[in-house]
Amino acid sequence: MGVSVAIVGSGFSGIGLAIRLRTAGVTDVTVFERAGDLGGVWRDNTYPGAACDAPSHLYSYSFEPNPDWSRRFAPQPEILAYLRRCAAKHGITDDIRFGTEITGAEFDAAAGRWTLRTAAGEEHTADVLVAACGQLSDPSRPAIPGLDGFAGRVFHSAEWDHGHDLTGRDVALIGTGASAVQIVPEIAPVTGSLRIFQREPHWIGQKWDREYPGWRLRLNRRLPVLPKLSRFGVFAWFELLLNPMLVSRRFRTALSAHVRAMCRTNLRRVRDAATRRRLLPDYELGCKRVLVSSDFYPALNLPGVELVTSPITEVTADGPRTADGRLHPADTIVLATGFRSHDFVAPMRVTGLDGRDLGDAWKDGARAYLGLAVAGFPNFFLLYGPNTNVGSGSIVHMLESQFAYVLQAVRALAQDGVRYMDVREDVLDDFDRRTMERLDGTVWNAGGCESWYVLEDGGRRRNTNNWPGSMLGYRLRTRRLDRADFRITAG
Ligand code: N01
Repeated sequence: MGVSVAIVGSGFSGIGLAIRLRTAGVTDVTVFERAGDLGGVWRDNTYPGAACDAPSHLYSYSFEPNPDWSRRFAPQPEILAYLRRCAAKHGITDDIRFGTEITGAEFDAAAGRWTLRTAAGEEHTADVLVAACGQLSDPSRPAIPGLDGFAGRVFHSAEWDHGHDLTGRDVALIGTGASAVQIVPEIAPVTGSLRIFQREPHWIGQKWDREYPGWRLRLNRRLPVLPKLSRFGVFAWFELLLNPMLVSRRFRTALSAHVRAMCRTNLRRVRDAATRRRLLPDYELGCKRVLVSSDFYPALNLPGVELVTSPITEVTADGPRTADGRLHPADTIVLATGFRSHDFVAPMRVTGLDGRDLGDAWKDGARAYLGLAVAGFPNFFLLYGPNTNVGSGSIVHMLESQFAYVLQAVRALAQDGVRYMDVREDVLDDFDRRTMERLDGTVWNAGGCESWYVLEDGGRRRNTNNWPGSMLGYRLRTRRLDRADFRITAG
């Protein structure tokens, strides 16, 4: 197919789309990657204990099943190796331009093409631009007064300093999200002291992880239907039980109490009753992402480990100080404080028709038709864009729906006489209005917590990240690209 495609980012989304395009006969595909290796978050997040918290047979491409996952929840090195293997097998690695950060892209309406600019000042043109930058790729550093004046070492969980041995050190770990609950059990046994700073607690269920025995792996290889069945089982669990609880009030009332009881049972592993009370959320289950861990709570019982819930007011040269006046001496601060989840493509600057700036178009929060297309930005698609995150399930499933949609767009553009396609403003507005209405009834909007899903801006709240339905619902909604949704310009 004579359409050229530029993909920015080589994580699960960029690699997967490149494979799907190549397999479909689109040969002119270039993937731009600012780092020196592929893998996105699975390249960057190398902190101790980093592993998937969605079961791996579902958290992998359906077109590249992996019978060799060593455990139900694969560790980060295995996932990264899997991505590298997939890219190499499909000849994608050679299509990636490593160490090339795209800083800006401008649409030329006369030519119907995008011009991409790199940080090194080079230019590259392509008919189609795909942002595959992820929602969780830019680390968020908290704006705590004094942090820059801390005398010890500070690093973010996604930029782990492996040269800094934590043995015997006094560590302050800020945050108790998905990353923190994986880090704590790994470092708590070796640190001299570990203070964990919690703002709002999370609901944490048990992680039913297990290593697959040798016979099971051999069977998986012999009978490919087995990993498929495993995939389907996990998919059904998410779709039939967990997702309805998040998106529907009725299911929430019926089911949530059971899952809360399971989390409370997990919490009983913490021996100290006062600590247990501080770990119990007072908002609805699912409002923040429900975490899974069987070893975070037991790690809090270890000597030298303390949960601190008084808010940090400043960081002095010697460590964080909290609102109760206590100074917490530390030589290392680990920021497990999450990601800038509302920026989507930033800092890349995207300029569409008539000089329209994507940052301006999104000044009230990011929005895109089906999370994929933005009016005024023709031949531009997002993967894992606004409102396509799932509160429970596998983002890889959502991505595969998007690959199929982008492929249809590329096919439409390959037809003679089509210069560009631009999603209609009214179609986007209508989709956005309905999405926001549906989100209002979900636990993320109504559950009484703050989370990385919801953008808070001067009293205004907008859920820019989550899809208000099921993975299957999204697949059906994106299955067929309707040309009538687009303004198609000939030329
Ligand atoms: O980040 P988070 P994460 N002062 O945003 C706290 C994915 N993921 O890196 O909850 C003090 O969840 C913040 O407090 P609060 C997954 O989708 C996947 O852990 O806002 N504290 C919170 O406790 C996940 O949801 C895997 O009150 C501050 C923590 O920092 C997403 O990534 C593994 C603060 C941030 O938690 C993000 O997870 C890991 C401040 N100024 C992550 N600012 C898989 O296994 C923030 N916090 C697939």
